[in-house]
Amino acid sequence: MSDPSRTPIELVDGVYATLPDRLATGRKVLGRDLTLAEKILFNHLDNAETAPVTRGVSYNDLRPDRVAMQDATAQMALLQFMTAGLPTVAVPSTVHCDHLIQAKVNAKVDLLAAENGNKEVYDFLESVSAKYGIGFWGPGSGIIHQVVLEQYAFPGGMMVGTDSHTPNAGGLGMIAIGVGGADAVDVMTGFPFNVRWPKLIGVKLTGKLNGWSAPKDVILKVAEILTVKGGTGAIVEYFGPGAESISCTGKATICNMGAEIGATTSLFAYDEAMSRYLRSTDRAAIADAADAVAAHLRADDAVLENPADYFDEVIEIDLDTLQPHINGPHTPDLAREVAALGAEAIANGWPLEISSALVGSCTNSSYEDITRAASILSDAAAKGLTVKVPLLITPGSEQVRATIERDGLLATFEAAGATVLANACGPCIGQWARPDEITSVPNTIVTSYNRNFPKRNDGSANTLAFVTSPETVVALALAGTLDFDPINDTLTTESGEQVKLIVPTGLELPPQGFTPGDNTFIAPPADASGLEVKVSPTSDRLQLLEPFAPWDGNDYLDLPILLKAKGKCTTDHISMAGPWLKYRGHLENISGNLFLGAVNAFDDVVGFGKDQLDGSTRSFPDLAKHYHEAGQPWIAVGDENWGEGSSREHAAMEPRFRGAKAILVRSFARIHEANLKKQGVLPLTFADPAVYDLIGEDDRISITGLSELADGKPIDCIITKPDGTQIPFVANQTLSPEHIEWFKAGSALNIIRARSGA
Ligand code: MIC
Ligand code: SF4
Repeated sequence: MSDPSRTPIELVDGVYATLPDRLATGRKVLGRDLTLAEKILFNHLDNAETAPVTRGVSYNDLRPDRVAMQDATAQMALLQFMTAGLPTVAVPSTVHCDHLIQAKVNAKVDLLAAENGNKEVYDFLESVSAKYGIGFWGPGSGIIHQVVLEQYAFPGGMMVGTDSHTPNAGGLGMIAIGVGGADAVDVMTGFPFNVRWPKLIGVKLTGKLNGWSAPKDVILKVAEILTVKGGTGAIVEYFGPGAESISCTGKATICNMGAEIGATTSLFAYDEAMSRYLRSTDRAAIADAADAVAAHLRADDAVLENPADYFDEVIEIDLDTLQPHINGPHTPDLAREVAALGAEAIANGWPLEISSALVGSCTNSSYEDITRAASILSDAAAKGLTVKVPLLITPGSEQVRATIERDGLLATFEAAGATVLANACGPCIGQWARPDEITSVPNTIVTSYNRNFPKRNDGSANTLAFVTSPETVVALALAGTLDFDPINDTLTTESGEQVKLIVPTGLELPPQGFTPGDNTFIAPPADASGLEVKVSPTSDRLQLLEPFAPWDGNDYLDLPILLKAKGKCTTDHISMAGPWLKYRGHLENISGNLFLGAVNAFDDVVGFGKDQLDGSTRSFPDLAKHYHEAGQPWIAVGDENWGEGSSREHAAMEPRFRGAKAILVRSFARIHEANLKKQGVLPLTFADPAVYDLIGEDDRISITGLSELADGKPIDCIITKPDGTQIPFVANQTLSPEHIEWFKAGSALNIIRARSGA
């Protein structure tokens, strides 16, 4: 048996063997040359000859090569998989324990605490993995996306991952799509992955990054241009001479944060930087195989010559002139050059003083990132400068950690007073225990993470998070204030001298190669037939799933509005992470966080709404529980890009569990809309966005004509005011015939269960 801790060369060879024929089919079907994204999609498409392919319109069946799941989403994904009644997963799959480790003291102490505190969940994941043939990466192994990049990603491959930052693997030329657990279950049960054929956004990079500018600045700039919803339903393909000048891990950073613009995924063409990375991570056989088909692993020449003819939108960025950027607070697309932040912060009353600086995460903890950040620290130390604020570093994987330790880089950080955290998500996902005296007042943090929604890092809405490159984080930590431009400003040394920081320098890859560090990978046993997975009925962290009831064939009449949300309603607002991560395997308990972060449009209060059954004010989770127990179905209403952010399907399952029939909004984020469909909740959008404004707190909404529900057909709805006045309006939906089957069956999983006889 091949080593399940990495992608076997046979799998890669199999994917490459079909490239010539499949690409010829793609060119025939589309009648033109192909972008790289189209090549990979055609090579993984079911019925490539006959399937209708229309960008942004057709739903197509794809066959990913792998599935990866992180611990916070794997629990629900695997609880669903278990109900399908299959002996083993149909494609290579892995579980990664990264999200449940809280940052408090340091790597060692925090990891131990997590192993104790999460024992039941880790044991469950380990035993389910063993039973169903899934590779298990235990706590401490690293963050899913970094481990996938190091071990599993390969150019031209396709994977799905139950995490929105799965596109990180696009840095290694893979189409890697973030999905909800139910989509992963499809693939693991041998069904295709059904997704709307994406639109294509091309980003042409010219010039070369220099000075303080880093790959992070490319994506911060792209986020500024496209905004948090500009990439929805699209694959972002990077090309041009500038692309080749960026390291493989730098490309991964750019693709990772493509999640922040809502993109289906992002990717780069196979090139020498990827080849170097594959060889450095001990995968020369894959690099050789990719070299042999390199022409198939990049866009056709005609595309590169006339991109406007092939992409829906083309953006050009000149890396020669790109300045260091910093984005935030509260949204990852609020960008400006670092030099401009001080004035903007003063104008907005954002605290200039930084309370913590954080380097690392799945997004920015490569060898290159760490060497560049360390170069600033070493030079600063030599000049007599010290870090002014707590500096925390999160290595993305055990391999990176062990390598930067061996090469003395961790020592540089530690000498500067930095705390090294576990190889895990930690403060990036609210797993960060900070003292109240800091979080109870407005405070500023700078991070090299990717997301910065309110409350995300430490659960406090007082914390304003700014996202930037690791080298800029370190520079700002040395200054202690946002009001510092590392390119032009000076800092005062302990002896009172004014000095400038050097321009960061780094190494793309470790000259001595990587060292793997401690091995926490557990391969599934060859024979798992005797294994049993136990879930205690009294557990408060794990709960076996009951199938959702099928549609009863009736229209939804007079639904009360549980929530009308104002402004951003991300998955963090719908199902908060941080302290709630511990209930990710227990649908009933995690439903205790439903809509806790949502802003009630009727009174601007966060997390509370009016109970239409008794007129009282309740927290949204209580309200939902009350309606559920009273058998009262309901609807939630929202604004643009509802469900932005993460892949967590809890944000769809909790409303479903509590009796939501539909979510009616101005627009959806892709993964969340798919998650709602999977669980049998109708995702509807206002045909006329102005109707949002007509909806009052005591109104009821009816959704009619459901027995004629058809492929994308608009639905007639009615608002009924308390005095009986009715306002008819039209809602749009994007359900394909297959999605309608899911809706009727009660969930997509009910169909899988029925087919497998479970
Ligand atoms: C995130 O970055 O928000 C997460 C936590 O990784 C999520 C997944 C989750 O909620 O478990 C994501 O991005 O999909
Ligand atoms: Fe973990 Fe943060 Fe990366 Fe999500 S974005 S996988 S929480 S490190």
